[in-house]
Amino acid sequence: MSFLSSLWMAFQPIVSLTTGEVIGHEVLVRGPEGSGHATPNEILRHSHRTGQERLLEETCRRLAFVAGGQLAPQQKLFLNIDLHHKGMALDPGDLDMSAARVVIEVSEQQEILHDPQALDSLRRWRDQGYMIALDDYGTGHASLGTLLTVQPDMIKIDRYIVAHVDEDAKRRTAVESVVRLAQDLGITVIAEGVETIGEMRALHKVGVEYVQGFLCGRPSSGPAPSPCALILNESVLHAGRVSASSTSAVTSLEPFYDLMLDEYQDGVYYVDRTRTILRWSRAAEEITGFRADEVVGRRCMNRILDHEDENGEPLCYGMCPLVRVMADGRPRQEVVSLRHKQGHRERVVVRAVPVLGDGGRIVGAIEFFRPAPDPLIPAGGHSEDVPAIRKP
Ligand code: G
Ligand code: MN
Repeated sequence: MSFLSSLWMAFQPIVSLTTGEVIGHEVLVRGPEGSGHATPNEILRHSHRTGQERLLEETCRRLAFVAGGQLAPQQKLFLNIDLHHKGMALDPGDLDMSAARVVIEVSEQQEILHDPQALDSLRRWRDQGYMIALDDYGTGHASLGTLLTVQPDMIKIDRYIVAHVDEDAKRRTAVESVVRLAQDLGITVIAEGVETIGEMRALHKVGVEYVQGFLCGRPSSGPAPSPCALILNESVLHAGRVSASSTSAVTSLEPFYDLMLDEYQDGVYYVDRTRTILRWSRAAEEITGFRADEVVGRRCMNRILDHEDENGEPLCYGMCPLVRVMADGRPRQEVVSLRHKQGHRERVVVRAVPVLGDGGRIVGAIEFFRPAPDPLIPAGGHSEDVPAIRKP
């Protein structure tokens, strides 16, 4: 049997620490035992030696989607993509699975931040509805910059940081700060390489939502149930607090506020912590050409508005004012441009302020925007001392 046709996919479960459910499986490439190319590292080395790297990537993507067919309907498929292979399509083949159930893992070990083609692929896949996970988080290139630029749906904290988290206060602090940052950015956290109950309990305590690792199941030939469901019910949930990480969102406003919003001359919109647009005022409709029913419920990063800064750099995947406001709680005002529904670009002055919920937690942000006056407002934008709005 040839090298490529001998490869197969192992499944490793990813488990919710809140419910004990297996929410999905990461598929990992394997070769025959004793062949010299049984593990991913050996497989990569062999493909490099024999000049089959691109073919290997194509094979892995195909095998991953085929493997997805074995998952239960509510489970997600996590697959690893090597962004070095430019212009390679993601083709689900015969797999009848919505893109929202597919999580594309990209390793932070790769230089994504300064690779326009890689960023472009990610953007395209996100537009197609796939989810993006930043893999090996905390061990690769520019973790924070990559996080802010890619704006992944999930991050997978690397085993290097997770191992012995129960015995090492520094690791615990590191994980805790990643969790807090991720929560503020609306990103889901998965801890990788969990091997002991002690680690799992410590991760649960600091608010990690999902875990993967030998404890919850070794990579195996099929999508097996995880023994963690039992362990969780018996030990973790009753030993520590159950993390309540839901984003409490403002979904309806009093008629007075509604009227006021719609009569206000600036465009106004409100997003929750995941940047899902929950309210879109009449002036926002007029300035952008997009009706409320076309944008409410969508994430602003999905390139509806396609914000650009004054130098024409896209903002929706990076340092969008709303993201920064929700990250540090500081209101901001700057000049950006957005794409009108008719296609032309409009320069607007935007002012973004955080919305605080119970206990001062940031639960969302409001953006006010109006056409920018000419001549040019000084470039670079500046922060204004605007007080945060408290949730009614
Ligand atoms: O980089 P990525 O996270 O995709 O790597 C997954 C690899 O980590 C797989 O090869 C898998 O076998 C290995 N792995 C998965 N869980 C554990 C674990 O709990 N401990 C260790 N040491 N390795 C693990
Ligand atoms: Mn992975």
